[in-house]
Amino acid sequence: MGKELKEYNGIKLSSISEFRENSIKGPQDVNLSNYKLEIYENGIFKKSYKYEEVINNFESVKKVITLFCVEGWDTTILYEGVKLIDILNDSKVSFEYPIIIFGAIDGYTTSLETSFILKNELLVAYKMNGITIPKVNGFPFVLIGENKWAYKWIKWLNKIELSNEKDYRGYWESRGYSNLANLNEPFFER
Ligand SMILES: Nc1nc2c(c(=O)[nH]1)N[C@H]1C(S)=C(S)[C@@H](COP(=O)(O)O)O[C@H]1N2
Ligand SMILES: [Mo]
Repeated sequence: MGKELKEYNGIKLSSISEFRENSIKGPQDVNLSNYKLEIYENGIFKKSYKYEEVINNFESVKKVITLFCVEGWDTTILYEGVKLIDILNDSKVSFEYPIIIFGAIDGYTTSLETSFILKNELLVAYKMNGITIPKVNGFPFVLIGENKWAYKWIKWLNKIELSNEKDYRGYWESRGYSNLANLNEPFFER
């Protein structure tokens, strides 16, 4: 498994165990032999990737990013992963769809605007602080919702769907949290 990094390029990292486990159904146990990351366009299946295909077929990128949870805590972690945009380009989806909906093994969902994804280099991460993402932190993949409140990050990611549903609201968004979820704005909607 290797050793967890404590520092990267002079930046002090949080420990990956320094978070509050608050997932809607607790940590998920994902078996890689039947795991697939599936890509859809408005309900129509486009392509799926096995764990190794994601890791081996795309360029890997490292970034130190801070997660801010609405509960008031944060963690700064070195993430390593592939670019979401590379997966989307490879699966030949159309960026005419305004919304991208993300799904996970635990039934959690969230969404982002396609325009945001085209302007920001979001990662589908498979390592945290130099080690494979542990089960509790979202193994095998976490979508890193950089610049968004942590409920826009998605652990145990297994589905990405391009959609026309402009009013779509994910798990926390349908419970009153802002659908834009920008870090510099309030997370509750009036
Ligand atoms: N699949 C899934 N992803 C999820 C959640 C969840 O319940 N299920 N909770 C979100 C919330 S509210 C937070 S604060 C972060 C926590 O991420 P961490 O456990 O890696 O710190 O995961 C986000 N992604
Ligand atoms: Mo959160």
